[in-house]
Amino acid sequence: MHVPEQLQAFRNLLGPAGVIEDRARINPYTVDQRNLLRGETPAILRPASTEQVAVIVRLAARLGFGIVPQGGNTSYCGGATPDRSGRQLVLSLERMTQIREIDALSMCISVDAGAILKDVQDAAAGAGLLLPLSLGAEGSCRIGGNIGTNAGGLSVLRYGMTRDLLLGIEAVLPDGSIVSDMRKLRKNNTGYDIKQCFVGSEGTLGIVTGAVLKLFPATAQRATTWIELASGVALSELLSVVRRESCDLVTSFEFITARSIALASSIASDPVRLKAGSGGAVLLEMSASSQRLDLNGLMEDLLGEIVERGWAHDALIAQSERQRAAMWALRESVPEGEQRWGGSVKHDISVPLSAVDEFLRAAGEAVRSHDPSLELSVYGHVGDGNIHYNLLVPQGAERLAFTALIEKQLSGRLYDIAASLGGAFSAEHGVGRLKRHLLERYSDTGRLAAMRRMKAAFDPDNRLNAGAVVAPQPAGS
Ligand code: FAD
Ligand code: 2HG
Ligand code: ZN
Repeated sequence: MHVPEQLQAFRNLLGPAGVIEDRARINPYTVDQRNLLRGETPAILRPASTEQVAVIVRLAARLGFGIVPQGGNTSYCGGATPDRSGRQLVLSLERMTQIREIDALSMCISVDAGAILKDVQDAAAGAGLLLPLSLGAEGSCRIGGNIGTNAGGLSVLRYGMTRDLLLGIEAVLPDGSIVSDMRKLRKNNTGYDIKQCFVGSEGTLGIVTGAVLKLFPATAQRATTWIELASGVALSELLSVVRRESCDLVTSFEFITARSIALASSIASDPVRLKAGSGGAVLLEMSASSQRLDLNGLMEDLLGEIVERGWAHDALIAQSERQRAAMWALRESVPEGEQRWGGSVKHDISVPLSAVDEFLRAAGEAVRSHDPSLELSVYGHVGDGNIHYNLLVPQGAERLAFTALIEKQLSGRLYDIAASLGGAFSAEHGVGRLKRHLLERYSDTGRLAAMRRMKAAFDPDNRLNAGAVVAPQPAGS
C-alpha cells in the first residue's frame, strides 16, 4: 500500500481537522525552531483525545510508521523534528488544550498536554495561585513539551524544574496502552515513579497526554533589582549571601554580560537604560506570597551590604511594574537578539554552583586561546549553575558552516571544562537529535546502558521518536 492510502486510516479516525497533508502547512512542523534540522513527514496528526492518541500509536505500528510527538516546537536540540526517512509521522498535541481542573485546596492544576504554558499560568492565576514554571517561550511551548524536555527557566532556584512540579501524568505507551495516573498526591511511595520516566525523555518512552502540576500561593509582592557587578566578584559567593540574607526568598538570579545586553537591546526597548558593570550584571528577584514583610526594605539592606563589600558598582531596584517588566524584557530578549545578530553557537552548560566562576574563567581562556577575535554572548540562570555560553556567528560568516566548525574545534573543550568541574553538556535544553553524540561521549557507561535498557523495555521496536536521545539496547546484548 502506498503512503497516501495508508494515511486513510488516520483520516477516518481524526477527520479533516486532525490530519494535515498539505506540503506548505506541513513545513513548519518539520523544521526545528533554530533552523538547524529539516525532516520529512507524510502527515501531521492532530488528535483531540487521549483515546485517539492510543489508536494512532497502534495504527502507526501496524502500518510501519514511527511517531514524533510535538508540542510548541520551541525546543533547542531538534527533538521534535522528524528524520528524513518520510516514515515518521508528527503527532502534534496542539488540539488537546483543555484545563481539566484546578483544585485550589490541593494546590494543583490538571491539564491536557497540549495546553500552552502561558494559558496554564493564567488559569492558575485566575484561581489566586501560581504556576512557577516560566520561560521565554511560554507563549508557545506546551506542557507536554515542557515535560518532554524537563524545562527549567527563570525560577528554578526557588521552585525547581518541571520534574519537581509534576504530581500526576497520563501517557500513551509505544504499544498503545494508557498510563492513567492523574493523581494529586504529594506523597506516593507505591513502587516505581513511572511519571518521572517521561520527564526529560523527549518523547522517546511515551506520549504525554495529561499532567497534574503543583501550584503555589500567588505572588503578592516582588523586589526586582538590576545589579551592576564589579569585576572579580565570585557569583557563587554573591548568590550564597543573597539567599541567606533574604531568608531564601530569591526567585531568580540571572547573570548577563554586557555583550548579551547589547544584543537584547536591539529587540527590547530599554527605558531604564540598564547596563553591566565591569563584571557583568545580575537580575535578582525576590518574591513573597503576602505583604507581611517588607521585601523592598530587605532588598535595600542587602544591596547596601553588597555595594559595601565592593561587589557591585551600583544597583537599581525597580520602582514600578513598568521598570520591572523592562528588566525582564531585556533578559528574555537575549535569544532573539542573538538571532537578529545572525545567530550563535549555543552551549547550555550546567555546573555545580561552586564551580560557576571557575567555569567562566577557564572557558573564557579556552575561547581566547582558540581565537581571540571570537565574540561571546554569556548569560543564564546562574542561580541554578546554568550558563548559556554562546559564541556569536561573526558578521559575514555562514551560520551553519561556522556552527559546524566551532562544534568540531572548540565546543568539546568547553564541554570538557564543564565535565572536569562535575558539570553537564545540557542543563535544561535536553539531548534531542543534535546532542546524542555528547550523551555517548560524556555519560557514564552504566548510566547509558541503563537508559538503553529503559528505552528497550518501553519501546522495543524503536517506534517513538527514533533518532532522539538514545537507541534501544539491541536484543541479546
Ligand atoms: P517541543 O519542541 O515541541 O518538543 C520538545 C521535546 O519534547 C521533543 O523531543 C518532543 O518529541 C517531546 N514532546 C513534545 N510534546 C510531547 C508530549 N506530549 N509527550 C512526550 N514528548 C513530547 N527551555 C528551558 O528549559 N528554559 C528556558 O529558559 C528556555 N527559554 C527559551 C526561550 C526561547 C525564546 C525559546 C525559543 C526556547 C526556550 N527554551 C527554554 C526551550 C523550549 O521552550 C523548552 O525546551 C520547552 O520545554 C519546549 O516545549 P515545546 O512544547 O515547544 O516542545
Ligand atoms: C534562555 O534562558 C533560554 O533565555 C535560551 O534558555 C538560551 O538561547 C539560549 O542560549
Ligand atoms: Zn535558559
